[in-house]
Amino acid sequence: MERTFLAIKPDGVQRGLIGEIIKRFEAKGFTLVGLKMMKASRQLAEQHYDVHKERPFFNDLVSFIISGPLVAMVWEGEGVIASARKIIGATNPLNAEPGTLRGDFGISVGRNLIHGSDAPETAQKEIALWFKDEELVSWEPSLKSWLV
Ligand code: FUP
Repeated sequence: MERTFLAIKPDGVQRGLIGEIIKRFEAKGFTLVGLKMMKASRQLAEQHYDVHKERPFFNDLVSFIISGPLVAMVWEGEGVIASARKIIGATNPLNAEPGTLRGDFGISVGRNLIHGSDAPETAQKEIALWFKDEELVSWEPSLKSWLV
């Protein structure tokens, strides 16, 4: 079953949006299989955003991600990678559609509330980077027959 890595960034935590954000994925029908509150180290943040290391915003981005606690999560479900990206909305919250998390709650590209893996390969890499195998719980909701 497909899995994706999502993280509520420090701005989402500071603004009290943890519940609101988790609610959207839970209500959609995806299954939460990993969840932890943590402060990322600089090394972890740099590895996570490795693809952006030559970009001018890289240092600010890493400083922001390590500036406070974040909520790291793994969600599971049919098509969860692409679907989570839709629920999250465009990178720049000013371009994100109303109804998406960034569209409803954000105004700044540097404070866009949540991260979501963009493809199967990155999802796999990010899950392995942020979680140990034993921190992930495989389970089937008993109401699944009502979803699919
Ligand atoms: P996304 O996949 O939507 O999170 O966006 P990207 O992977 O393209 O960018 C990762 C993060 O870099 C964004 F969440 C915010 C930050 N960023 C900037 O700060 N400025 C930019 O111009 C682009 C991205």
